[in-house]
Amino acid sequence: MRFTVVTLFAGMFEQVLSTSVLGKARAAGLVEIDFVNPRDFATDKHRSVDDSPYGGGPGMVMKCDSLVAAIETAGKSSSPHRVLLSPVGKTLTHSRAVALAKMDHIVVVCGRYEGVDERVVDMGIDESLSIGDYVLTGGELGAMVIIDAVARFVPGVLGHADSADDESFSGGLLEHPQYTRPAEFRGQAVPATLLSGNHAKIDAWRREQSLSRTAMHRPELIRQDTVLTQALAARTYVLLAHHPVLDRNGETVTTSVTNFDIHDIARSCATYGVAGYFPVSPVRLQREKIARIIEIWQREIAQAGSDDRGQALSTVAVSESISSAIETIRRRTKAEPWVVTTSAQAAPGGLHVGYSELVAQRVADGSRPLVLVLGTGWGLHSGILAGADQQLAPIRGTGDFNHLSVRSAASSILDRLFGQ
Ligand code: 4FN
Repeated sequence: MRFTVVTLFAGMFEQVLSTSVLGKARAAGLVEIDFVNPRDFATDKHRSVDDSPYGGGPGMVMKCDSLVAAIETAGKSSSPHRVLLSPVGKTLTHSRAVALAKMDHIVVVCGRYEGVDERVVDMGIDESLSIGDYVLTGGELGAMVIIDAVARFVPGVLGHADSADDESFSGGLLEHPQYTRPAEFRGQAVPATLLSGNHAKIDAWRREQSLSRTAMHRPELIRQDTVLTQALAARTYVLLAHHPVLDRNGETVTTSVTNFDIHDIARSCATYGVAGYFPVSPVRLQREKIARIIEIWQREIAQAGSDDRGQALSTVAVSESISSAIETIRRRTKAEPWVVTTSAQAAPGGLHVGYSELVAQRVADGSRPLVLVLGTGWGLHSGILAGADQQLAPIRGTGDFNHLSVRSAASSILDRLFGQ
């Protein structure tokens, strides 16, 4: 694979690209790196490559004539993929690096000054890439990052055939902690499992560490993992509580069942792969009404198609109380449910859990079922909030008006937790 770097400062690259893995890859001919200097294509007697911006303003802009000529020279003998390092580009990711490694020739263009004349981007660039959101003095360090990240996926560059897949990020999770000799250092011992010689136990420990570290430090990585999130949805239960909830005056009441809430939340639960939906009311007639609404809906779906949509539906179990619903889940899953309440009001002290954090923590915690308790009326009674393991951050718009229906809040919550 070949990289051609278009830069005013080729000298910056020498040590970086001649050391260790990249140095060996170049020596072995697996990776070729060459340089083109836009200054060699300057046309005036001062060989200038920059000029002041049209429209005024501070600083200088890289001129298009010399830069385009340099890019064209860089790609003369092949039709390379031309990448500009720029804060405008998408941030380089693991999967983009893997894809770029399949290309034969990449021209990497580095900006300087305040940036490059936009016509360079229009006529000479296929893709802009960034290495992150901070101000740099030029694209050169970014170019080195890209070459380093991409070159390691070129076959033969890393020692073992499989070592490129084994590293952090390939599995979408952070790596487990690593240790080497000595077994004890300044009173700190290596975790005993790693010295046990029991490889099943070591694998389990590493998997657990990898999950808990990712959950703690990079929860969004777990949230992005569709396999892990789907597995969590499949052990998640939604409770819709009509009691004990508050009325507009803060009194504890039992609300009456709203046809649309029963029906629409059931559809949302089915859509997001939630295991079970438990509407809760202490009033027998209300429970009968709920059962009737659900029955009609499920019959409609069964008639609508001969496909197996009916099987994909979440279980619906009408319950007398929040605690009896939780008990049903406990018995069904043979595990202790983790109960999370939702509220339009911020939790006391603002101690609520974010959506990615909740997904990450529950995935890392293993197999316990997750119970989401939704309130009707003016929200859940404080005793229910206090008895829960966590409260989820409220769904908020941008203003002070905050009157989502519970079925709208439910679909937003499910989408934030499990939506693709
Ligand atoms: N940077 C920002 C916003 C506006 C300008 C900059 C900035 C170097 C030529 C671009 C920056 C960041 C990541 C190249 C930054 C990158 C560059 C990169 C880069 C000189 C013009 C400039 C909002 C990102 C902080 C200077 C944000 N990855 N301008 O740094 O080239 O590759």
